[in-house]
Amino acid sequence: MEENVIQTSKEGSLLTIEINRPKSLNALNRAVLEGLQATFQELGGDAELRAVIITGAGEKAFVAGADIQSMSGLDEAGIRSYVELGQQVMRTIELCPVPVIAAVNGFALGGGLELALSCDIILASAKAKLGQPEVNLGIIPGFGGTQRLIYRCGVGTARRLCYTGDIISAEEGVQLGIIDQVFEPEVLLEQAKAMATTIASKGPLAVAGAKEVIRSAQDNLLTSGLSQEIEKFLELFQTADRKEGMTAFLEKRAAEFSGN
Ligand code: CO8
Repeated sequence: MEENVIQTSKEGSLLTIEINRPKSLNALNRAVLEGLQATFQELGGDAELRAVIITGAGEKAFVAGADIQSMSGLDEAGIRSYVELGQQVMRTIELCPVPVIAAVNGFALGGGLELALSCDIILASAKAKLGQPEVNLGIIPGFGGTQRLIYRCGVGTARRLCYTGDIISAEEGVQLGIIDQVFEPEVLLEQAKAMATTIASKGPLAVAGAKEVIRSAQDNLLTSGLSQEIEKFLELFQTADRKEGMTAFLEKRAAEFSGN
């Protein structure tokens, strides 16, 4: 049993959240999702808070996706509850009253990129790698990636990443508008804190107002798209291709899809 999969540290008006499962490349299992949900719910009571940073433990990954091991054997009710929890967490982050900065220190794949996309600003290390590789597993993104990618970088890039599963560099991520700024790995967190400190020095009501109004530009379309994503994800989860895709990953071999 892992302990402390969510580590938090508060410095003045800034909260840093670290996802701490480095041996599994910080994959989002239930404990991580529930820990994130609880942490963000508690923020509501902190009147001093001005910004949040989310990052991953270790040097290799921000988050390498939803936890394939824990999802692979789930029945219909189990997978529905998992995907709904994940979407709820991403939405809670999106609705957090203060800006949330993703400090992407390595792989941000699948649910990991979806987590970053639910944040207001995405800063990344020059070593970061991004992608939506769910098609390799016979599924689609389920934590909002099909929708939030469209708003962040346009429908063409959303299509390419979701259809090919391509893993792209931080540099390409900036060119495509997915990442806002790239830094050398050793200064990423420092730079994220510097940006958070700048935000904290501004009028808090104005920052919160800007966040609310910018988000509301896409809210109606986004929420209906998110529901459609869950239903399509669940349909695909029942296919033979999904079972083959996940079994192949766990057996460390290439999947052989049959289209069933
Ligand atoms: N889940 C569980 N374990 C993982 C995951 C993951 N997503 N990613 C990596 N790990 C584990 C590996 O199994 C390995 O464990 P072990 O040491 O016990 O064998 C350990 O982390 C280290 O990984 P690798 O040995 O594979 O490291 P490499 O450097 O060779 O490769 C990669 C790194 C390229 C990141 C590779 O690990 C990889 O491809 N990981 C999977 C990436 C992926 O497919 N992510 C998408 C997952 S699906 C998803 O996120 C859907 C989101 C919405 C779903 C809704 C759920 C209900």
